[in-house]
Amino acid sequence: MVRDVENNLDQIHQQALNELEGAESSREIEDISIRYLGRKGILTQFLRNISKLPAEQRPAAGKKANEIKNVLDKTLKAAAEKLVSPDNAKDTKIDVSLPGRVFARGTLHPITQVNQEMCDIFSSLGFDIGEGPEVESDWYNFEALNFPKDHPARDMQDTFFVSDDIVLRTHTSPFQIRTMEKRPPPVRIITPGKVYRCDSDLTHTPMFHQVEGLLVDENISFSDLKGILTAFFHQMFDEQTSLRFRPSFFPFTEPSAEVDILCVMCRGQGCRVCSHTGWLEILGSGMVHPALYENVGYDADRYTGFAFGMGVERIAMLKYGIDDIRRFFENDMRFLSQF
Ligand code: 2NL
Repeated sequence: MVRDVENNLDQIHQQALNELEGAESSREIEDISIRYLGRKGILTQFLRNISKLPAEQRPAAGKKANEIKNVLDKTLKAAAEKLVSPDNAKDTKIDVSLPGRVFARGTLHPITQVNQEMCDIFSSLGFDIGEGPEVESDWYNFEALNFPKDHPARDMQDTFFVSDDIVLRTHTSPFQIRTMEKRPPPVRIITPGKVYRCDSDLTHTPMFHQVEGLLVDENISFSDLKGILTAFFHQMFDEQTSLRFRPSFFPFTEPSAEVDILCVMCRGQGCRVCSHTGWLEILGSGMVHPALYENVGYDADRYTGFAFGMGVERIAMLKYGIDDIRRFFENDMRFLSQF
C-alpha cells in the first residue's frame, strides 16, 4: 500500500520533469511551477489529502511528498535562472540576429531648439546668457523700467498678479535690471525665458518665451543696435534678410523702434504670411532710457546702450512656417516629432 503511494509520487515528479524538458521560456517554467507547487497544484493537493490516508502510511507519504516538493522547487528555479543567464544564450532558441525592439527617441521641443539657436548666435556676437526669476516684484517688472503708475500693462487685464506687489513677469527685462544693479558697465547680456501676459488667440498664448538683449557701454549708438540685429537675422534666417526700423514707443527706451524683416516666405513679393506688405514685424528695440540708469546707479552722462526684445514662438513660427502658436503647447507627437 505504501509502495503505491510512493510510486504515485514518483510518477508526479517524473511528469513534472518531463514537462520541464519541453519548456522553452521562463513563462512556461512558471506555469509548471503553478501546476505542481501552486495553491491548487498537484503536489499541494496531494499533501493536503495525506490526512485521508490510513494513519500508518501518513508519516512516510508526508516525508516523501515534501522531499519531492523541495527538489522540484529547486530544479524549476535553477532552470528558470539558467534560461536568463547570458552564457546560456547559445543553447536556448533565442535568435540573436533578430532586430531589437525599437524605442521611441525623444527630440528637443522646437521652442527649445530655436531658443538655443538664438542664444548661440548672440553668444558668438559676445553676449553672456543669464536667467532669472519668473515671479517678480512690481519694482523689477515695472517701476525700475520706467512704466508710469497708470500704464495699461500694469492693468489686471494684461498682467497676472500674484499679490498687489508681486506679478508673473511680463518680459525678461527684470533680470537685466538685476544684472545692472550687480555689475558695472560694460554689460552685454541676453536673457531668454518664459514670460506671462493675459492674452490668448492665434498668435498669443498666456505664457510665451522671450529673448531680450541689453548692451551698455561708453559710446554705444543706434548704429550698434542696427549692426547687432542685422548680424543676428542674417545668421537666424539668411543674408538676404533685410531689416526695416520704424519709430515706436516703449517706456524703457528712447528713441524706440520696431523692427521688421523682409518676409522670409515671399522675399517681399507679398503673401498671406506678411499680409501682402512684404514685411514681418519681428521685434521691439531702442536706446536704453536714461531714467533706468538712475534706477540702477549707472552714470547716465557716461554710458549709453541699446536693448531689444522678441518672442521665440514668433521666430519659430516663421522659421518652420507654422500658422497657429497653440501647436507648440498641445504636445501632439505628430507635430513635435517633425523638428
Ligand atoms: C517686445 C519689445 C523690448 C526691451 C524689450 C529693455 C530692457 C531693459 C532696458 C530697456 Cl533692461 N529695454 N528691453 C527694449 C525694447 C523692446 O521688447 O515687443 N518684445 C516682445
